[in-house]
Amino acid sequence: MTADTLPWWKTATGYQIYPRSFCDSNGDGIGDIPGIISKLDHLADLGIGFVWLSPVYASPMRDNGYDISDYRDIAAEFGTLADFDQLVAEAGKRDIRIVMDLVVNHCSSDHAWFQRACETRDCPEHDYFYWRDPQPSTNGPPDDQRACFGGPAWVWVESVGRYYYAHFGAQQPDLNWHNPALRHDIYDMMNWWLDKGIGGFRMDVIELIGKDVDARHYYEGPDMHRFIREMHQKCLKGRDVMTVGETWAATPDTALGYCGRDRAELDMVFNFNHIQAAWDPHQGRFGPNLFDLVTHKMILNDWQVALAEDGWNSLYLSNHDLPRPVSHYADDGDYRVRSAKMLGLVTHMMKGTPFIYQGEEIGMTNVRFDRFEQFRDIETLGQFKDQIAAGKDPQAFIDGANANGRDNARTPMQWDAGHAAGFTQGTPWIDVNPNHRSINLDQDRADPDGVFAFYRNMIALRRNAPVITHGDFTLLYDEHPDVFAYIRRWQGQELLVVASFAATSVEVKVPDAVGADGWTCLLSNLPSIKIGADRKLRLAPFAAAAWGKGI
Ligand code: TEU
Ligand code: CA
Repeated sequence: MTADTLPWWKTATGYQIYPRSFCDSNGDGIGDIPGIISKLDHLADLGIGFVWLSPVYASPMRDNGYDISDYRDIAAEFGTLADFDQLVAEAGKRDIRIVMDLVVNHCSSDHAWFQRACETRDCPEHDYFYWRDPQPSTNGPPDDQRACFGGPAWVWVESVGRYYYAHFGAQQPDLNWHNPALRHDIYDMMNWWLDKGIGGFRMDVIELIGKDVDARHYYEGPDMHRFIREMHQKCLKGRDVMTVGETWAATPDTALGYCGRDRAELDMVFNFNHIQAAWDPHQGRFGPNLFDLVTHKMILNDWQVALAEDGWNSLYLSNHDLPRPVSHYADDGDYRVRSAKMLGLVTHMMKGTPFIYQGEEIGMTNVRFDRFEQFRDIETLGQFKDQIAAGKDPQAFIDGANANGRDNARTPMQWDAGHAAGFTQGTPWIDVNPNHRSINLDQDRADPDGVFAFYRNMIALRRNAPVITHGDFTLLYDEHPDVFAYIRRWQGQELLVVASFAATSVEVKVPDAVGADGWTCLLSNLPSIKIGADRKLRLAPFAAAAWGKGI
């Protein structure tokens, strides 16, 4: 396949915007769509091809927009439908597509469907949700399933004398995908947005839509593929758009079921195996960080292998639910800038479509909240209650939330060293990281060796070196505890990427076939990384480089 016949999303780099925390245009302390429009030149300059926009729909914002009260309107604090249309148009002028977040596993309890469903059992909307009668033996809920954000997953509604199912939070009731009328309404809504010329959808927890609540089979449930296929048929087929599913349960064994060429379902899924491998199986994200590079490499390699010929990978280290990569995987102190470049390079040079999360392009770090009142995230607040009630030490929980909680990604984008990091003229809805005085876009961009300049070069390299898009993938040094390295090959082009995750110097021997005649260093985070005549490569802390041949 040549570059011309490839879909645009296989050659583009994506950029995720969390609207609430990106840029506030009117001083109310909340980021908004006009704010995003004002920063489109920054994104164009970086070289990105599409934006994944976290939800901007009408919402009471209990989960910052992942709780939608009207799928066909924009949240008042984010702007208007006219602002949205302007965003699509202005982005289009810069060759940037807008990919919307599709949150249809659940809606908000403020949605008119749910309001009506709670009034009476005898209305069509009642059947838009999963209702169960009290258990005859106990007169209580059907089972003891807990919600992700704390509390029970089955919630009682007195007016109809039934429980409804809410996987995430009580105010995020799950939509009953088994009802054809609900599916019809969702597809209509999707087509309405697609007709506006958006670039596609990132699909929130799409793996949950085929669940069997009675069997307690939630992830990758019995009807999931049937529904995704129907959605493809009714909305996506024949349109030049990109879809990526959020799938926490997908593995290299199930991934092709979503994105295989003949499946007619999705283009890509987000793999979370490498994310969850660093979580304690019992304590989850608020437990200790168990990051281990050998496991990390093995998982990513398995995904590269599984989707080598068919399907397509997404590549990322951060999003709005995850900690900042420099803090989590490398060093956010003295080696912050070098670490940020190393992590970017080793992630983006694999086969797939890379996603950057806002702030990653300047190496933003985790924040430290000392007071519990500083946390905003519904998961952190809900799990605190649940876990403290279950006997967890509050300080241990707060340490866990600082290390791996979702608010790390949600502190405002750091544009400059001024008031509130240039994010707002007013008081931000969540505290700005105090390190914005030294870590901000203004300062980083002024430095030719800054993270931004590196990311821009890295994105440009993708455009000029087809081996990055097409090449096969061979992992090197599988068992090395500190070095992540691989070779990519395509039609005579070769690419070698070597990255050190160690805070001390390490040495590896490069294979004979690479690094000698005809090879040049394409990009590195240190000027002095050289392959010696003895084939030895001495890597300073967090060093990383890409060498190419025939590029
Ligand atoms: O995330 C799903 C999800 O499972 C994570 O939020 C959560 O961190 C996980 O339960 C592990 O602790 C998606 C969105 O990305 C997230 O922001 C939403 O809050 C969630 O769905 C509900 O819509
Ligand atoms: Ca605002």
